[in-house]
Amino acid sequence: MSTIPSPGPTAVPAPLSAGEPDAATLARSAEQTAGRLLAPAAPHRLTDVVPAPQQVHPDPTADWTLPAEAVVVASADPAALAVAEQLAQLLRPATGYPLPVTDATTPEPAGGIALVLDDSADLGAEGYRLDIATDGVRVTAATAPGLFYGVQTLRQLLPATIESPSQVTERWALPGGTITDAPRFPYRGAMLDVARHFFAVEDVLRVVDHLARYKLNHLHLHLTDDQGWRITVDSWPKLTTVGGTTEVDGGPGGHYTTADYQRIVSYAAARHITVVPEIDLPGHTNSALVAYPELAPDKIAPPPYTGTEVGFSYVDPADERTYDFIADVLGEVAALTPGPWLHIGGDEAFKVKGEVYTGFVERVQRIVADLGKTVVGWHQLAPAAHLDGRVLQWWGTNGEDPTTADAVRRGARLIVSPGNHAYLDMKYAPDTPIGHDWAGLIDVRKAYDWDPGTHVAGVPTEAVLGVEAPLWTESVTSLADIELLLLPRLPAIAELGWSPRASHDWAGFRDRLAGQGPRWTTAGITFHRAPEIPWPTAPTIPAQRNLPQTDTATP
Ligand code: NGO
Repeated sequence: MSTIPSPGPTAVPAPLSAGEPDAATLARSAEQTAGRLLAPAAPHRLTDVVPAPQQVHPDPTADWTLPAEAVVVASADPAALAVAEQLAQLLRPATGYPLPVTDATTPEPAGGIALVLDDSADLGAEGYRLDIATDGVRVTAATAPGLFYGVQTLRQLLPATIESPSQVTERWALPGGTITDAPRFPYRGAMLDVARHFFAVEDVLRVVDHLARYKLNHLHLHLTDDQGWRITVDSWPKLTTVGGTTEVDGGPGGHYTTADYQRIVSYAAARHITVVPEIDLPGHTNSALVAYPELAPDKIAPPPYTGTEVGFSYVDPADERTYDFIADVLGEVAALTPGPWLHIGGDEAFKVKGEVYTGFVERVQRIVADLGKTVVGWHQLAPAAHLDGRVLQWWGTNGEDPTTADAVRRGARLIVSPGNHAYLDMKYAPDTPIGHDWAGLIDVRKAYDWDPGTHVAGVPTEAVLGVEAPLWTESVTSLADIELLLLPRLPAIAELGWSPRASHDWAGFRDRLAGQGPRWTTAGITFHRAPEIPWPTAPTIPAQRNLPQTDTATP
């Protein structure tokens, strides 16, 4: 058996949560919400945005303040109106303004905010232009995702108090000028391992909110592993009724019903995030073998597994029944998944070697293609034959990987997730209370200072589909744990996926990232106060304990 190295030195609990306000802060916030204490804030600078926009043209003569009677007007299109309603829902709690949403054939800001769908705007599938002028704000895009990303930028340019779940007296000032923006890579993702520990739907929705803030557009869910099977499959019900009842360290586990999964998918879709479901094969399958011993090579049910070793389990590649199982499972998951991708794992199947492994992968790849989906798999898939569109997710720690480079030459595209830069389950420092260190420690600079476009030798930037930050959860047991490891590193990976390489600059990023801290604090989000980031020390306003789990109640 291979083992993930132990987490290292004794864990020391550190005061890492910024999301829990103390009594003084709560008292102060009560005063602030009553309308006292607040001096008019200077507007943020137009450059204070994470991820860094492509082009920024400040116009200090055009600063603008949101008036109480502002209207949000959008193009008469359901998707544009949905973004307009999301914007209004973001702004209503803290401002207390009604912010009605209306539509118009040619939306004009007219002292408020206009979201304009314009096919002729040369902004690409996800780009937007944000104009802040003396007559109001206009976001222009060719698509609803573009409008949505423009709204995320607009949100960050308002004072941090906009994150307050209750009304604040504030001058809602915005810096004048124009931002023109579009992503560097089409795939910008994060992964949540819900198999090692199970997380409730509400927790996953909150992770979706974090992705949306930083313009990530894919949520990869690692749905199955040795320790638990987390998605209902009607044709193989014991996968969840038996295989879903375990998790690392003996907790109760759990699983998503079809309705749960659909709720996650549609909540993500409303935020222009595509869910990428992973069924890990042929290894990492102990929970399936416990439920259905006929899939095991010796046809004997193994004991349930709640440890953290890897590489010991596998479904029998020599039995036709295994392929019936895979076709059923992938068929049901594909039917519930509107996005184009099916992730088939493929990592650490140490006991399925050579041609047996590649033969297995080639059959599974064909099953995926027959379902009309595109194969994604960990880069161990590389030696198997190429199939149109195939995507490998590279998770190595050394950018020299001739086998993966060869698969790319045969046509594969790459999602880059280097274990020693993008794995958010790695500790920040030796005293981080949770996490791994097998790929090294990853402080914020390590998460930021690399280039997905050139990271793997022999893989040209054009073959890089994008970047993804995986969060494995062997030691992660709560939403607060998730947030502690995600923030502030997720915005670093998001910037690598979105921003032009020419804007890469650690000093500038560090300062912009620091500005996110008060926003998280105000919204009640836990984060790691990384010592290399100059977090503002000024009091932040207000935080409440009874926060909604997610940004909005929709859909
Ligand atoms: C590896 C392994 C996972 C572990 C993870 C922990 C991949 C692709 N397979 O990454 O099973 O959970 O490391 O960091």
